[in-house]
Amino acid sequence: MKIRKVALIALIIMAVTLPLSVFAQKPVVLRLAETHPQDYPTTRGDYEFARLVKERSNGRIVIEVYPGSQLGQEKAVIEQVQFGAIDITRVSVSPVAAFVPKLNAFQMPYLYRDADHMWKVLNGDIGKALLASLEPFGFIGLGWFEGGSRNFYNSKREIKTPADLKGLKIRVQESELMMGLVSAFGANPTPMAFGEVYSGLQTGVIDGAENNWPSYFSTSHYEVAKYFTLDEHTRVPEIIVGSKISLGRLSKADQELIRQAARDAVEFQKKEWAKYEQLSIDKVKAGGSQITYVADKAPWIALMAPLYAKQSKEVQDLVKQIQAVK
Ligand code: GTR
Repeated sequence: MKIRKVALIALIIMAVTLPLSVFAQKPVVLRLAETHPQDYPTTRGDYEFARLVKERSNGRIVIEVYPGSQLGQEKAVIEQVQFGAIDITRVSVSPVAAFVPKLNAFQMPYLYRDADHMWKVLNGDIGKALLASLEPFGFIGLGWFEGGSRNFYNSKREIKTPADLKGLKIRVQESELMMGLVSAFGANPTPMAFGEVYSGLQTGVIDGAENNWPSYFSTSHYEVAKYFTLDEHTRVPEIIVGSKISLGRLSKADQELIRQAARDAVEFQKKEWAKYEQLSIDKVKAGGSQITYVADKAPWIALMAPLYAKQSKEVQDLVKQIQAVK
């Protein structure tokens, strides 16, 4: 009885005093969903972003990074960000464009002259305006990361010209534009979550897929699809997207702190990307992949004209603006 009384008193004291002290210092914890593993360059960029936010907020804001699709595959994650169940995610622009169609302008085939051109666009007025355009859809566009260029690979045969792609079942991200792109090359697009591609290739549900060097390597797709053609059909930026619902609860100053940290993590992420890209090239070559280089992209580019013509006026105008960036 006595012990119970003491315990009760202790509990009451805790209930009265604890919340005050805990609430006074309790950090705001934001969960960030990432599909790639811990050592992948986008994930490393996420950790750097989180580090900057924690440091600059003196520990008031903590971003917890969940790598390896722990919080789900990209499309589902984006939906959860939209209704505030996940606070932040780092994803490819492709699946986000299904929610914000304007973003398709950024992933049109053979659009950028090179990575520098893309970064000029992303860091300039167009990139800023497009990040802002996410808001009406429930997202806060925080920043861009490097995502290299995407290329076809498959388990069936060497692809030297677009004609060689004819009839192949090629996995694409859950993106209408990517389906149109693969169809325009004469192949059959199969939308599928990233995490299912390896078994899809292994069991023959799909013949191939398309991605950058780092993803081709880190997923081990190169082990089951050894024909890789460096056609560089797209250069799709990676994007960091926040939830308007959950970030909207923070002060304007804290929102800006987060945005600035995302921007300041980019240089680090780009360096990590360059290192990991080289490692991936070396590893897949050593692993026996057959790499085909495309000397003349003209026939590939020509096939994309109908896809450009099919885009909305909004996307076509943006494309012109992007092309005009010198
Ligand atoms: C990767 C990208 C991922 C994911 C994946 C895919 O290059 O970093 O976010 O979109 O491609 O093809 O699903």
